Amino acid sequence: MTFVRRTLIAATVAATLTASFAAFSQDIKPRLIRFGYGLNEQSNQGRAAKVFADEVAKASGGKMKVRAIGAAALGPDTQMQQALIGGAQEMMVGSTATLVGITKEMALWDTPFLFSNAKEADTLLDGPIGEKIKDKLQEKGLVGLVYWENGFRNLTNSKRPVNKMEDLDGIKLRVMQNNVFLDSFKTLGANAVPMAFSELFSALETKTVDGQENPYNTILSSKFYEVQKYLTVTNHVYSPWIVLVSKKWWDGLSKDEQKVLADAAKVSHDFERKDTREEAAKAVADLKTKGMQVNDLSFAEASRMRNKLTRVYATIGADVGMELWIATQNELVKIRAKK
Ligand code: TK8
Repeated sequence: MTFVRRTLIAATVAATLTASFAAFSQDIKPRLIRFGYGLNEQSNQGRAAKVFADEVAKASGGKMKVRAIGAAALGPDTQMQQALIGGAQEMMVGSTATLVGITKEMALWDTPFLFSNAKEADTLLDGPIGEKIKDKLQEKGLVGLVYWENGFRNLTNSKRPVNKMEDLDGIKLRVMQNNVFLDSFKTLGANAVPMAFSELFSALETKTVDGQENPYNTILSSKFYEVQKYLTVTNHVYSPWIVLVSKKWWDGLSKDEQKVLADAAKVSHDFERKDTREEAAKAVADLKTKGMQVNDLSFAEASRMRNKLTRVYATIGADVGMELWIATQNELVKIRAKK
């Protein structure tokens, strides 16, 4: 036997062994699920991602393994959405606002002052309207499992307290990459700039922007209080997060595997709503301790803003479809009549 021939045989044997080992380890290796998110591990988003991961491991007897990857290490929301659609990443949680370019009906949730309390948000998001909008994602290559609470958004900036609409004049305000947010804040007089969340802290720190708007929880967990002096309690919009799966990948799962994910998502949903609300309830006091100066936007000023946004409301109605818009208003009237 020549040296070349012997080497060839050895190489073939090695290749065969590797191939059969790969086939074997496929069976025993857990199915790996990369679950990306934008906030830190020590945030309401991070805590709920962990609950989801633990639940999947438990329910699948270790056959499915969720690797929760935070701090936008897999990219900002918009990039992860594309990775899911292409099948390069399995799961994520992110803002519905950044999904509007993919599914226009998601813009409904961006309507300023749409919900006046958490109960209204829960009823709409977890009811038929929320389900219908979520299902629209499927034709775009995404499966929406549940909505989590990001929360009511409040305004922070490094320039001045915002007591009235005019105080927004000239404030360079970071908004999500979404036309409703951009239009709304421009209409209210701010100099609105769309930007990925992952770039926000350093943009605030370097004063590339003066302010931003996010729920209390995020102002805390992303340490915005270190670079923002003023917090105005505006509650100007309720922001959902949505847990997403790549449809390409989902379609290759067994019914049992799909059920494990759907059930775990429900558990994470219940945990996340509760955890987020508990944290939010204490957050103002925490943020004051951290040095933020807090003021409330008066009801009269919020009404002036609403009025100023009439054109934006009309645009949202046209974009999401009048039928959906009217159904939403009717649903809200029903909830409010019950009280
Ligand atoms: C995190 C974002 C964040 C959102 C934002 O990835 O961008 O301001 O509120 O929660 O989705």
